[in-house]
Amino acid sequence: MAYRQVTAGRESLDLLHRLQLSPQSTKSDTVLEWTELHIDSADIDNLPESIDRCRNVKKIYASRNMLSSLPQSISNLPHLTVLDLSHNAFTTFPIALCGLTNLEELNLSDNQLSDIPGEDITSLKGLRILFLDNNAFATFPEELCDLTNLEELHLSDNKLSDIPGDITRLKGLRILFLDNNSFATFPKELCGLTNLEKLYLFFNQLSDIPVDIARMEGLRLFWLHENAFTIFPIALCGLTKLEELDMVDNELSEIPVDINRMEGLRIFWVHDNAFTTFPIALCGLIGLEKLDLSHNKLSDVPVDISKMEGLKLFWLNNNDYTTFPIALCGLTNLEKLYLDNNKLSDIPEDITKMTKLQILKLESNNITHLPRQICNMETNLNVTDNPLVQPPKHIANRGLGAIKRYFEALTDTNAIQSSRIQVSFLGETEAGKTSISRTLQLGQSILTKKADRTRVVEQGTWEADEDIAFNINDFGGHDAYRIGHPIFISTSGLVFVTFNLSKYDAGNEGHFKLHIGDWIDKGQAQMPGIQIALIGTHLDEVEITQVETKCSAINRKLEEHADEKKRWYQAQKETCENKMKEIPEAQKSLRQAYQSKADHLETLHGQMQPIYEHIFTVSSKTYKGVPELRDYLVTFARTSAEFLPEMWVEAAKNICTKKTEGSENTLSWEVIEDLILQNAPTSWKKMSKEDKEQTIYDILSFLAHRGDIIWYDRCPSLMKVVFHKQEILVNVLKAVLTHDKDEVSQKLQKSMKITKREASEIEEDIFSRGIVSKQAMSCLCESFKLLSTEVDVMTELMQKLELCYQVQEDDSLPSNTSFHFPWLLSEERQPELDTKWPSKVPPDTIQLTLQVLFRYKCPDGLYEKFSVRQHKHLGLMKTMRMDWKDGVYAKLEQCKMQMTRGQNQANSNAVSQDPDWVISIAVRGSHLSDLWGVLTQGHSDLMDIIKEDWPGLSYSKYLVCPHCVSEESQDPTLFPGEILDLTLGTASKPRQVLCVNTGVSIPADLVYPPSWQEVLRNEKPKLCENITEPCLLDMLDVFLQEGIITNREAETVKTEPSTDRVKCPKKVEVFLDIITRKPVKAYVTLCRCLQEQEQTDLLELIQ
Ligand SMILES: Nc1nc2c(ncn2[C@@H]2O[C@H](COP(=O)(O)OP(=O)(O)OP(=O)(O)O)[C@@H](O)[C@H]2O)c(=O)[nH]1
Ligand SMILES: [Mg+2]
Repeated sequence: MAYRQVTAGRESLDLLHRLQLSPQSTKSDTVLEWTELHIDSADIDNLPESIDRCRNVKKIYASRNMLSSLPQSISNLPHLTVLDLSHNAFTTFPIALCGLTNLEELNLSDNQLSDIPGEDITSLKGLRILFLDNNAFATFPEELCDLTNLEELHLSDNKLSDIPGDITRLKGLRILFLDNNSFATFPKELCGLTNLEKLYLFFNQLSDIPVDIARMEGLRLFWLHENAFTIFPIALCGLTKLEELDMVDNELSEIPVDINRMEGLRIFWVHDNAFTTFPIALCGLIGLEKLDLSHNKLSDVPVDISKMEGLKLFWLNNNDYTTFPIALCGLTNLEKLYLDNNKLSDIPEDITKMTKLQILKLESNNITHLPRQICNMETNLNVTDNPLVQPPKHIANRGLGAIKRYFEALTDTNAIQSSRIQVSFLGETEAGKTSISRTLQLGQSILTKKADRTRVVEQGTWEADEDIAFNINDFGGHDAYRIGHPIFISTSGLVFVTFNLSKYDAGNEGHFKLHIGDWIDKGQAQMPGIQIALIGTHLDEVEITQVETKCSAINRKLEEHADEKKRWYQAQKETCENKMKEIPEAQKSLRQAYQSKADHLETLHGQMQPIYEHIFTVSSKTYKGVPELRDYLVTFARTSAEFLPEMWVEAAKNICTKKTEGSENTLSWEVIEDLILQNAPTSWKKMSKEDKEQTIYDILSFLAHRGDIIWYDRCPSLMKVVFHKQEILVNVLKAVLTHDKDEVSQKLQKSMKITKREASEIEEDIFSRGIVSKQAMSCLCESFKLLSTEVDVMTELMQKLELCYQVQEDDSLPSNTSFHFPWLLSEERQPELDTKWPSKVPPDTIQLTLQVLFRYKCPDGLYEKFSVRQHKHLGLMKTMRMDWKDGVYAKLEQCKMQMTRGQNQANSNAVSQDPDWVISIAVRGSHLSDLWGVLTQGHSDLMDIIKEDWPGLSYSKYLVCPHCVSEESQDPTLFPGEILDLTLGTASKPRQVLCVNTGVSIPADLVYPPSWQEVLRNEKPKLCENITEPCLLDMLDVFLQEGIITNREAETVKTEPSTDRVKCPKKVEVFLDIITRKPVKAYVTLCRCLQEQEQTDLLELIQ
């Protein structure tokens, strides 16, 4: 008879308790049916005595409770084979277990055991797998040596430093985990374990291996990362059958020739060591398939490398290569090559010899040209972050397909060296931006009128000669328009910070910051690599002698400004370093978090482009200084000229003529196709529909890149529309985003579409709730005569730009859609919220808080965009949401959230006088896993937005100690927010962390999000429901290939039943159970698989 599985959950406890009270109850039949009990996280400190009534139970999962002993009756469960008691409160080994002679798998990890009782344990004859990770063993419990049937023993995260000789009695032991212990020398007793297959000894302090290791003939996998090796232990060469060796994060700089004795070696991880020259001895490993030498200081590859015929995957990223090591081209069987993050400047034609190459990673190098031969390759190529001119960057970033089309187009038509640069004028209102930008364009002096203020942005072009032109963006200086900057500024252009030189007062402390400093910060935050230069206007109104004085004063200030920034970074870094010193050695993950914070600060500081050294001084009245400015622009453009197919340039011109000639507000796909194919070579007309479409995308992306049009290629609904007249878009933004009540009111009152009463309702909606209905939108834009389809496209675009999100005001009226614009809100926090979210955390409630601090200014629009993005999650969960000017309150199913923006009261910034700004996300509730879910989601949204729109922004982030929050401490302990960036579970999570400011130890779960294992366990139901059988089978293959699971484990998964042809929840469940017992690599691989299968929803769920 087939094995029938009946699972009982937490509710089983009630029934068992009732049985305990009335033993004769007929309910006892039900319990007999159960084969599995799942009572994890059930808040219990003991198991009911009546548990032995579940006679047929085979597996009990009772992790994450507060158990410290077991009822004696448990020994009467004859069929029990699996028992999970991890994450409980056992301080002594539960003797009651010893009667379970059929028990095969016992999990006691994450308890506080320090020894194992003698004799009794011998009765656990069937035990094959034992987990004792993260307990308090200081010596190896010798009693374990009696468990002679043991196959797998987990003792990670203890304090072991030696092993008894008796261990050799464990003849069947195949897998042994001893990582994260205190071994300073290799325990030679292990050498007697001749059948051991996998040995994990990473995170110890080993520096040598004894020769005796060669006796371990069964050993296939050996992990030694993060130890203290400075010399490759020659003894390892005796492991001739070893297949995988991990020596990552040691201090190796050489490899002995003897390594060629390791004929079985297939995988060798040696990244993050101290190699400065390529270890030639490795070339003797002809059977090696995967070699990871990334994160060293290599700059060469020996010719002998071609001997490594078996090599398939090769990591050389993050080294010091300056030229492409030609010898690599001899590796004709190579499938994946990682050379990113080096300083490569060239790619040889011979690269095509690597015919099997599937993945070639070359991002973040110094490559300017790609060889045309690259078109003959069929590989997944990544060349982003290189200073490419041929093909131009923006083409290359689109992948090998686009690169091929570019080179083909160059064969079909001439190559034209052309340069069209986007120039953006930023600065305070009335600085003289419009005047100088018009003067530049016309080549003669022009002054605006006093009342001629720019709203949002004015765009123009200046064609210096046939091949050099500039797209000019002149931004309105007023606060309200700053939200437009990310929409219009292209990162490859030039930014001029413009100020009125005659009004500039070197003696006034605030002047520099207001007119120059803040604008530089803004530019560098949004476009860290962009070239910024200064222009002082009104030269005609300044005495000649004053010009020099003022400019040198500004130059001094510029230096101070850069210095101050540097000091800010340094102060932050020092704080990190000091904190690191304070942290006990054992809390590796906390140190790691501080380390990544320090690294991040370093990167941010390093990527800042210096300000152009010369300050341009000009007069738009007399034209003085303008010729010099023009010369600079032309030279700048010449040096960044690109090689483009003539045909593209022609097509681009056709589209640009529509800016002045056509009457359309936007261009539809048919029109674009016509314009582009007008003067195309005949060969293009014969292209397939898809090829034609791709070519059009290439041209549009190139136009969008240089600021000629606005086009969103990553949004399917907008892809087929081109905003060629940007002023239309600007006008709509102006009309909708204005804070000017009178203006809005006038427009509404004038509208023919609505009554006076409706007009005042709409006005109320806009200014008190930030809500703009579709109807309101069309009233506000009435004067632009947009078609209704165009209004739709515009609203689509505003959503895409995350200026607003859609809300259904009234379910019964689907036509009445509205949009919420946080940017428009002007009211303070609603007093009624004081009861929903009182300032003191209510009893029995936990508050998790993340604070992100910005140097004395919160970037314009950052908070608003974040608020919009939150809707993606909150909207789905049908939550109650209340917004005000600087915050959002939301009631979710399991918890409450409050997100705010404000100045930081407790400003500890000693460098600058101005208080820092802070965006904070706080979540309250009683279930930690829910709270972490919401908080980490908010964190990753905010970080994504910063990465997308403000990649150079300086910020620091903290997790506020929940204990201090509940105690209302004035000076709460702050933990580094980078804890949230650690790969879930790579770092060992301590049980407790010290709240430094109050001196209390608090549970680590309050400061660390759940580990990946916990996440997988929590999300198991959804994963089981959504991972399909074909996907699962693919994954099994990958996990097998990478050696993470064994054949037997894969078979166990496959033998589970499937529901139908697609669904197989049982299989997935067993698979997840298996991988949660594996090292973190299992999690990384799972994420990668889900990504490759494009299961983004599931990926989000577990990240
Ligand atoms: N004498 C003199 N006046 C100038 C010069 N440049 C600008 N102005 C005047 O200064 C005022 C402001 O100039 P705009 O060019 O409109 O300033 P803006 O920076 O575009 O201002 P916003 O659009 O509000 O951001 C106008 O009255 C101009 O006539 C200059 O070089 N010399
Ligand atoms: Mg202006």
